[in-house]
Amino acid sequence: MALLFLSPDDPADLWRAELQARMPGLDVRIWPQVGDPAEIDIALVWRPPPGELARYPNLRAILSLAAGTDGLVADPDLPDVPIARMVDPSLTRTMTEYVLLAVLRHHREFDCFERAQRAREWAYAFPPQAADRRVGIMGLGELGSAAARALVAQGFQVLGWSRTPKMLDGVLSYPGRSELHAFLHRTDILVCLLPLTADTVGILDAAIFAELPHGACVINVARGQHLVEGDLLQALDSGHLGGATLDVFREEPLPQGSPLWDHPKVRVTPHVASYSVPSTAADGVAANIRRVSAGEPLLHQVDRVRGY
Ligand code: NDP
Ligand code: OXD
Repeated sequence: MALLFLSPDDPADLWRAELQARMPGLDVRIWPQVGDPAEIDIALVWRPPPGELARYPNLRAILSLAAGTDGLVADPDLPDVPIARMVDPSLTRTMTEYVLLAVLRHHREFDCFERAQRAREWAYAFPPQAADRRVGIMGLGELGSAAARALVAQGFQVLGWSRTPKMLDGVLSYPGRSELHAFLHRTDILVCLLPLTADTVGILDAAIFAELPHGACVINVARGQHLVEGDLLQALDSGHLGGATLDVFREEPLPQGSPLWDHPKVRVTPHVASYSVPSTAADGVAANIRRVSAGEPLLHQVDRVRGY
């Protein structure tokens, strides 16, 4: 079995070592040293150049190094083979940490205290208790549901919006577009953990912000294309929104000239909300390689029609 590894960001040698520790005979070829493209059976990838995967005539499966496969399915030349997205405990844990940190930061009104510090003001104030703060998560999948559980454990009121109904302890489920209005009206801190699809592109726009209560905060850790940046800036500048934490952007790296960099109500991180490490993620990848070899369906297979 020959596997193509292609990622501008992930540690190729570490991945090879972890995979070969689980599958000693696996032939791992690190792009661009691929050899004969006809020998490649499986591709393990993050952000391959568009059209690249069409060069491998005998490809049997594409395994994504990322949870979001929007970039892959957008490639018009992508071979028609099964795609699996990344599901991994380290990816889930780091996303949960990030969401918890960002929610707590907004909840405890750190922006105000940091502004006061810069002005040398002793601005004594009590933020509300967690039980009086409503956190709404858009997307209750692998990552959204783990973040929801952690927020419930912190004592927040937690709501979740998803395509289908969910039964999660302590989480109020709002399924489908018809429930979006009610969900937004009851959300003080909005977290976006949706996949990027034709249905969700541009979803964080002026209409959505207008439905949130005055002073609400927005955390986008999904994809930059979910957010209409101009609408966010307008809602922040008008005073309707209280703040935003953004980890993902339409253009990455975020351009130097972007007003988001130094907006006083915006916190920016460089697409680092979560990350998987080969020492744990290789288990799931190896399981899928064995499945390809046995002719079995992949774990966490992407539904290309649904888009995630
Ligand atoms: P999942 O596929 O497990 O979950 C997706 C969730 O979104 C599901 O609950 C699904 O509902 C819901 N959903 C999808 N479409 C709609 C819709 N039209 N309306 C309402 N709900 C919808 O994905 P993950 O949790 O694994 O990942 C989510 C996203 O997080 C990724 O796609 C990626 O973009 C982003 N991400 C960002 C990272 C970062 O570092 N910033 C790192 C990792 C991921 P249902 O369950 O009913 O189908
Ligand atoms: C992912 C990401 O989707 O890192 O996994 O953005």
